[in-house]
Amino acid sequence: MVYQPRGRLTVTVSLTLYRLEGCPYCEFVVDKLEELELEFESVWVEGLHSRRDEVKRVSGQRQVPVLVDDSTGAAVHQSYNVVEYLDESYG
Ligand SMILES: N[C@@H](CCC(=O)N[C@@H](CS)C(=O)NCC(=O)O)C(=O)O
Repeated sequence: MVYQPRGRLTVTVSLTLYRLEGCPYCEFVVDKLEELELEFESVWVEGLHSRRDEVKRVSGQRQVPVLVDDSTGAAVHQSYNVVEYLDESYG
């Protein structure tokens, strides 16, 4: 998406959220993305750890939520860290 931080430069933001159905930590992050009106792509992961190889590849661990920000190269896990990252980057 195109993001305009308070009328300054136009920045292209590409956000991907790895998430699990019914995961409250993931919903916490989704609430923040919606509050900041950021578009994002969802990648739905499986409940089983052993089926989360892509999460491990991008973030080095298997818990979700994980947010990948292609515009900065960041891959952030732990919901509070993700929300803090979004606030600091786009709030
Ligand atoms: N403290 C983590 C908790 C995340 C968490 O427990 N996620 C669950 C899904 S709701 C998960 O991936 N569980 C697998 C595990 O704990 O290894 C956060 O705030 O993001």
